[in-house]
Amino acid sequence: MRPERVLIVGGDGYCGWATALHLSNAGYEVTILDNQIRRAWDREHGLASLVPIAPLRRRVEAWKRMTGRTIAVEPVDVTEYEPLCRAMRAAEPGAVVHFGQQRSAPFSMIDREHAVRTHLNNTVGNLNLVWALHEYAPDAHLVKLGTMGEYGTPNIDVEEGFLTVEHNGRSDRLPFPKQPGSFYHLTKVSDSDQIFFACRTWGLRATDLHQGIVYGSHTDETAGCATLANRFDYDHIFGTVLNRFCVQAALGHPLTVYGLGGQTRSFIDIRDTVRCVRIALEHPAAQGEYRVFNQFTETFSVVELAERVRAIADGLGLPGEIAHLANPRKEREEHYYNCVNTNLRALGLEPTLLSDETIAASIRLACEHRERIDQRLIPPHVQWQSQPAVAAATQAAAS
Ligand code: NAD
Ligand code: USQ
Repeated sequence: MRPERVLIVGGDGYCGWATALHLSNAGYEVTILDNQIRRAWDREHGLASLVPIAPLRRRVEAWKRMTGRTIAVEPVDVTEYEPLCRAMRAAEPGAVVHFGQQRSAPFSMIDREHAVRTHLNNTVGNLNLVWALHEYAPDAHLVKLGTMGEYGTPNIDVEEGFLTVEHNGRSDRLPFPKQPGSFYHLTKVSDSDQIFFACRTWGLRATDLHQGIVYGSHTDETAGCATLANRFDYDHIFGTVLNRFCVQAALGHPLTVYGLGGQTRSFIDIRDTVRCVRIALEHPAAQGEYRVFNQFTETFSVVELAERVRAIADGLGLPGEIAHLANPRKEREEHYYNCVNTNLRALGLEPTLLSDETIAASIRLACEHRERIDQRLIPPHVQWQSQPAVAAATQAAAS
């Protein structure tokens, strides 16, 4: 079964734009719902994508010119219920893919206000979406972007969403315990609970994609046209670790490993992100089913990645070094990490493993846009354990 009409919430973002093009190319009727708040957050914090990104209208016009395919755009903020419902009623989607959230852990840890903004945007948006589906598209399949970070780094294998627990002679299949590492990650845990509840209570159908850290830039559809180019974040707030290391290597800046660097995380190439979403759409959850797919292809420790990037940069004539910075986050720096990711493979995902060429391509991309790199955005500025205002004020008064 394959839904023809798909709403993509957050379709102007990194994963969403690549997915919108991929699905449109595959013949889906795509409507993007995005209030472009991410572009506003970038301006507010003085950030900019390494690769210049065209305004959303120009992006979809270029796509139409190149392929003849239309991607509709609705400037909807999913935290506002009425506009969301209007869009839902107008589109009558067979599926909704939800990328439209504040997705940076450091952003959510800047201060109380950013934590609250993240919470309101993500939690209210998700709740509205679940209600809009219930009221206006109860048969539509919700494909929600969650995160591997919901699980944290437990000292046992991480299963796909559920764990069979034996307790006092009884057994049950229960949601896997969650230990998120930031206020952002906490919102994803809450989303998962909301969606699971809606499936049990109303019979909603949903796939929660617990995605690992995404890397890379081009997908088949974005390559070769500057107006279709995707964003590539390298800053200390939205930049993810591998993309950041590649930009740092291009600059000759020491690679910023936080702490020991034994933190191990799950990773996925942006080209596989779009394929995974399509696989989920083409094999929908049953009515009333809530399922979790761990959406990653490989795991690496941070220092392992830094060493790899350094070696490849060296081969490109960009010698550099690795710096171990005091960790701005509160996280385990050495730990057990073994996660299951069989569901998507069983449905046909052929993983694109991290190749030297992919790393080299990102380094070359950074060299190409070197004049756009703002060195002030490389060091981490957000501390997980910042001093509460009262304590800081007391300390300042005492000194
Ligand atoms: P992004 O910031 O590039 O894109 C998010 C998009 O959502 C932006 O265009 C933004 O304007 C839009 N948006 C945010 N709030 C909205 C709202 N209230 N209403 C409408 N639109 C809204 O983020 P991304 O990297 O593309 O991530 C997409 C999703 O995938 C997020 O939910 C994120 O948690 C998840 N994810 C991302 C990664 C990663 O490494 N990038 C990894 C795992 C999971
Ligand atoms: N790190 C460094 N140096 C850096 C940047 C990061 O050592 O310069 C370390 C961090 O301390 C952390 C790891 O790299 O241990 C990953 O950090 P990250 O910023 O690349 O990723 P994270 O904050 O986990 O968030 C990103 C996305 C988020 C998504 C998540 C998937 O921004 O939307 O949910 O990856 S996961 O990590 O599986 O939770």
